[in-house]
Amino acid sequence: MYWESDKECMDREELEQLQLEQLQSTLNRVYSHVPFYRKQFDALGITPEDVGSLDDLARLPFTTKADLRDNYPYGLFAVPMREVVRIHASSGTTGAVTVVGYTRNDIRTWSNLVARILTAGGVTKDDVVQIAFGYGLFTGAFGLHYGAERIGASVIPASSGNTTRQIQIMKDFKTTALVSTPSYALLVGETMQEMGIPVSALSLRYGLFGAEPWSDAMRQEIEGRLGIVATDNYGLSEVIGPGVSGECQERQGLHINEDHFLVEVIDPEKLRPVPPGETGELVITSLTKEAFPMVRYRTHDLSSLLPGPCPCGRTGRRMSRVTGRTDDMLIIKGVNVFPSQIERVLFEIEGTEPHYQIVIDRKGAMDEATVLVEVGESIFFDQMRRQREMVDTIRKRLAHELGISVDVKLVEKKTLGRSEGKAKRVIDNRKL
Ligand code: DLL
Repeated sequence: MYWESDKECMDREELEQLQLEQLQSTLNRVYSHVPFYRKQFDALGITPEDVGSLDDLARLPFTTKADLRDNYPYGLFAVPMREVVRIHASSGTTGAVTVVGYTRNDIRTWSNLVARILTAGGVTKDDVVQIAFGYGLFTGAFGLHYGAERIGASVIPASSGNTTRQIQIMKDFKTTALVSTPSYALLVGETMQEMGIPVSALSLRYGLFGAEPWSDAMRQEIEGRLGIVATDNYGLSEVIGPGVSGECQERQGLHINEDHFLVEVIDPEKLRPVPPGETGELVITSLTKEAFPMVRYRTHDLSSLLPGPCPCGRTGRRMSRVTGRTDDMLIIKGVNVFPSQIERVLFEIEGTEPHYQIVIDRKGAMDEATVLVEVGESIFFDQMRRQREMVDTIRKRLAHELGISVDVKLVEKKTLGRSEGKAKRVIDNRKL
C-alpha cells in the first residue's frame, strides 16, 4: 500500500528530471534569499545557472552544523518570518541549538512524507496511533503526529515517559500502532511484563521506530515482546525531521523520499562520493523546502545506498540502516549529546580536573549514562558533604545543558586512563 503511488513509484527518468528542476529552483531560492549561500557560491564562482545536471551537485559547497551555528538562529531561513508557521530545534555541539523553520507549505509536505512512511510501515486510517515521543522542540512527535493525522488515523499524543500510564492508555484506548524510539519500545515491553500485562491484552499491530540507531536483534526482541511488525524510519531536524526515509513491509532498507531529497554518500575524509553500495557519510540536499532549504548538508550519519529494486514496487532508492556517526555525537535516551557539552560544563565548575569519561550502559531497555569526573585531592579526601554538594551541582548543570539526567561519580586524580593519542572520553557498553 502506498500513500502517493504516483510519486513513490515514479519512473526513474521522470524522477531525475523532476529532481533537477527542483534542485535548480532550490538553488535559485537560496542564492537570492540567503546571504550565506550566495557568499559560498560566489567564492567558488558558481551561479545556480551553472547547475545543468544532477552531477553538477558535486561542485557545490557542503553545509555543516557549524554553518548552522554561525547563522543562529534565523540566518539560513529563506523566507521572511511572517511566512514561518513552525519552529523546531535540535541540540548542537556547543550548546547553541540548531533552529529550523517551516512554512505552511513545508508542514503540508512534511505531513505527506511522514504519511508515506507510516503507510509503508502498515498504518492506515483505521489505526489508533500512540505517539510516545516527547512533544516539544524535538521534531519527532509533531512530525509523526501530523503524518498520522494526514492519513486519518486516530492519534493519541501521549508524549514520552510515564510508562505504566502509557501502557494503560495502550490497553484502554486500543492502540494499534506505537511510535517511539526503539529503546523506549523495549522498555514498554519490559514494563508490561513487570505489570503482568500479556501482549494479548493489547491491540498493537505495528511499531514505527526511529531517532536512534538500533539493530536487527533489537527489532526481534521488540517484535516478540509487543507482538508487532516493527519498521525503522530516519530523518534529522536540519533536513526536515522524520520523513526522510523509512522501511516498507519488506524491511530491506529504508526508502528515501527522493522527490524531496537528494542523497549522496561520501567518504568523510576525502569528501568525494564513495563507489555505489559502499558505506559513507550521508549528504542531503532538500529539493522542496521553502523556509529552511539545505544544500549538501553533511549529516555525519553512516549508511549506504542499496542496489536493485524493492519487491514492494516503490522506486525510491533504499539506504541501509544508519549504524553510527562519523563525529563524536552520542545519542543517549534518544537525545543528541556531544562530549564537548559535558566538557564545557565541567570546565566551569571549580575543583574538577580536565579529565572525565562518559560511560554509557543499557540497563534493560534504557540508556544510563555516568560521567566520571576527576577531582583534586582536597575535595576527594574532604568531607562527604562537600563531595555530595559537588556531585549535585555537576548533575544539575549537566541535566540543564544536555536535557537528560546522567549519573555523576567523583574519582581521584589520575584514576582515569590516559592515552597518548586521542583521549578516550566515551565508553559505550551498549550493544546496539
Ligand atoms: O531524530 C528525527 C526523527 C524523529 C527521526 C523521529 C525519526 C523518528 P534529530 O533530533 O535532529 O532528529 O536527530 C537526528 O538522529 O542525524 C541520526 O544520527 C539519528 N537518527 C535519526 N533516525 C535514526 C534512525 C530526529 N532511524 C539524528 N537510525 C540523525 C539511526 C537515527 N539513527
